[in-house]
Order: sequence, then structure tokens, then C-alpha cells
Amino acid sequence: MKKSASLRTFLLLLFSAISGYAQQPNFLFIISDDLNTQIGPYTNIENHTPNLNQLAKRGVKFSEAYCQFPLCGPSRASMMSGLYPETNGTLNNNDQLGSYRVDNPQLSDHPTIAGFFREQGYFTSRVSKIFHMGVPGGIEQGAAGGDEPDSWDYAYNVMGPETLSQGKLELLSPKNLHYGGNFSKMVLPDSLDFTQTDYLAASQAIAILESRAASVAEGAKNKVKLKPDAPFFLAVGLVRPHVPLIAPERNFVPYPTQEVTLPEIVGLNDVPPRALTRQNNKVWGMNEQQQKETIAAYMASVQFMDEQVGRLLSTLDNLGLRENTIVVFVSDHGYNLGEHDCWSKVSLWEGSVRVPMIISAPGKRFQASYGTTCETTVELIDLYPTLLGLSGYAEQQPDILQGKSLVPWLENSSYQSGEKYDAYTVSYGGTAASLKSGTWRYTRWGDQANQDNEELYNHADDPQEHHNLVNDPAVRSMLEAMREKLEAIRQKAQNHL
Ligand SMILES: [Ca+2]
Repeated sequence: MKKSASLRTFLLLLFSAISGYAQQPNFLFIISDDLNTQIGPYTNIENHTPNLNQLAKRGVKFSEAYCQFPLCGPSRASMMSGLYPETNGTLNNNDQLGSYRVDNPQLSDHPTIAGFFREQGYFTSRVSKIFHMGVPGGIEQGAAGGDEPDSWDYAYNVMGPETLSQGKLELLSPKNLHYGGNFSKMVLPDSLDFTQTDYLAASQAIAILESRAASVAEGAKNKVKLKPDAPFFLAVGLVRPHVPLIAPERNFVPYPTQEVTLPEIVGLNDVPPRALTRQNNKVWGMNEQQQKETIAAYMASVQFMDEQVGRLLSTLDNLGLRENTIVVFVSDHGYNLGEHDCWSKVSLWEGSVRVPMIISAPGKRFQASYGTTCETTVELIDLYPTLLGLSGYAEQQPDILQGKSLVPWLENSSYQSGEKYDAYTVSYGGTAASLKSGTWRYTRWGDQANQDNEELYNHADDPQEHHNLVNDPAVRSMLEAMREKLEAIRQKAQNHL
């Protein structure tokens, strides 16, 4: 795929002429942690996430976006490498991309998204959690977690107080004390918002942008490390709404506990036992009041995270960078808040596997699609080819990528390519797998189908996934078709390299 320097220059000049960008566009790449689609652009809740709402008005919202693994580490490694978890070998939080590269020559030279842009001369920077980091433990230590150091010119780990913040930490899950797994909340005085991990992350990202801008303005050469003349790829990880659910008091006000409605629980007798591993009484033991408090605190945490997105976007505006910066907002996976009586992540229902995805690309080429929704099924592994396509590097795209470029949908969110797209997700170290195809979701808990390890839902009339149709003779042919599709993509993912 290596192009000669002159051909590359020609392609980039051609790209500049077509795209309207004066130079290679910058990227602000924001990943929220454990965020499901309970944000403004995806719900009817007013004033919940005003900054994400504004971002969606200047971009395209993907309503059918799915993670490849509903757990921090594997999902992030997959997203950043553009490869399915079974392909890159990162199948739990303790795996790291790098540890597999040593043994696999095809992976050893494969850059992450950020690494790719670094190779092209971009200034690439990570602030806080992009690859896996333990929250809250790793954050309290300021540890780098499962980072890919080669991806970055500059990386900054936020050391945040998390559970040691100056407030009263309330445990909401009496049966679960796991540091990072229990539900706990803290209402902070508004004036202490600046102490929080995500506030500190946004501040550091803002400082990077301002320092580079100052260097350009001064013509200074003393900040060589920031490569002020190069375009930037700035990745900012926001750790809320990952537990502990800490937010300033103002963010709790809109979500009174007594107004929280718990999800209706239907059809549990018809699902495989392994699907119910994350049931409340098995893991958390929350009473009804505690469940409601957890949901309210989750919503408050989301709103605080949104405030930090707003600070980042304002900085782009204030520095005159918005017109040449592509903004991506995603989460690493979804989050169950009591649906199917299950909580948190690693489940394979929509709540855990669907993610928010908003891409805001400036320029006339994309304006017609602003504020619209793309309903095509997309995956987090699509981001890698998409960002390359947006910046004129489609020709240099690594051959081994497994996603598709979403650029046509950013120009026209109703674009019909003539192809049907599926979303493939695995969990529990790859021992469970799920496929979203059209309006159908098929999930299998184990290597082979047996009497009681499958689920089949039709979202056309059952979006809540309350009715497992796996034993319904009326949809037998669909079940068989989904089994075949799942097996085909599984084989592809496992044998790709
Ligand atoms: Ca996560």
C-alpha cells in the first residue's frame, strides 16, 4: 500500500481541492465510558445533554451503531485497531493489543487509528482513557493502563480523586463491593466540579489546543513536541458515566429519584441462563429505591460528562479551529440499567451493545446532512476507515481493516449502498456472540447451538427484546439464516489474519 511521495502529494492536493479543507483536517475524538444511548439526541429528555445535542445538529447521528465487545478494554482495542476482537486477540480487559503483535507479523506493523495519523505527520495526543484503564482504581493512581504508547506524540493520564472526592460516597449495591463494579454515588458541591477526572481531562485537552495555537501565533519553535504546524488528532477519554457515579449537585437536580421509572421486566423464563448472569440479585442486591438512585445518578453523571464536551467544543470555536476539525463522539459500549433485570455491561442485549455515535465533519460537502440520523447498521470498527476517508488517506488504508467507511452516510445519511450491513459483537472472552442483521438480533451462548443457549428477537415489533423467538416455528427459517450468518462472520473474524 505504500505510495510514492509524489503520488501521495498529488492525492492529497486532489483531496484538498475536493474536500474544501485548506490542509489536512484535525480530529477531536471523544470517547465516553459506559455510556448507553440515554443522551439527548437519542431520547426525548429535554436539556439532558445540550452540548451533544448541539454537536448532533452539526453532524450525523448513527442510530444503529454497535460495539464489538460490551467491555472497556476489548471494545477500545477493537475500535482503535479497526479489527474485530477475535482478530486482534484482545478478548478481555487484561489483554493488550501490543502483547499479541509480538507473535503475529501481520499485526506487528499495524498502527492504531492514532498511530496511522502519527505516521502521516499528525500531532497525536491522548488525554485520559482511550485504551483500557481501570476506573476508578487506575485513575486514582494516574496509571496509563493498557495504552499503546506508539500511537501518541503526547499522552497524559489524569490522576483524579474518584471515590476520594470531597463528598459522601453512598454505596447503592449492598451485595457488591468490587472497586469499579459496585454502584455508588456522590453528590458534590457545584464549586468542586473542577476537581473531577473529566473536568481535569477537558482542561488538559484545552491546554494542549491553546498551547499549540499560541505557538503558531508566536511563530515559536520552543514547543516542538506539540508539533504546532501539523494537523492534530486529539483523543480525549471521559470516564463518566462509568461508576462511581459522581457529579455536582446541579446535575442531580433534573433527575429526582422518585421520578425514575424502572424498566418493565418481561420474558426472563425464555432466555438462556447465561444471559442472566448480570441479574440484580445475583450481583448487586439493590432494592427498588437503590435501583432508582443508581439510574438517577447515572443520568447526572452523563450530564456532567456532557458539560465537559461543551468545554471542548467551545475551545475549538474560540480558537477558530471548528471549521477544520472533525469531531467524533462515541462510547466504548452501552449499559444496562435494569432491562431484563440486568445491570451494567457484558450482556448482549441492545442496552449493552448499542452505542451513541455522532460525527461532525465541517464543510459544505457535509452540511446537507447536518442534524440528520443515519439508520444504517454500523460498527465501531467502521471508525478507522471513516476517519481515513475524511482526511484523504483512503488510498493508504491498511489492507487488514474489517470495517467500512461511513463517509457516504456523512454526506447523505439516507445513502443506500445496495448492500446490507450487520453488526457483530462478542462477549465473555469470545464464548458468546451476537449478530444484529436488519431488524433481527440473534445471540448464541457457546460455540455450538444447543437446546437452551440461543436468543432471537425481531426489533420490528419487539424493540425491548422481551420475546425470545428461538422456539417459534413461524420464524424457523430466519433462525437458521441468522445461525449461518453468525457462523460465517465468526469464522471470518477468527481466521482473518
Ligand atoms: Ca467502558
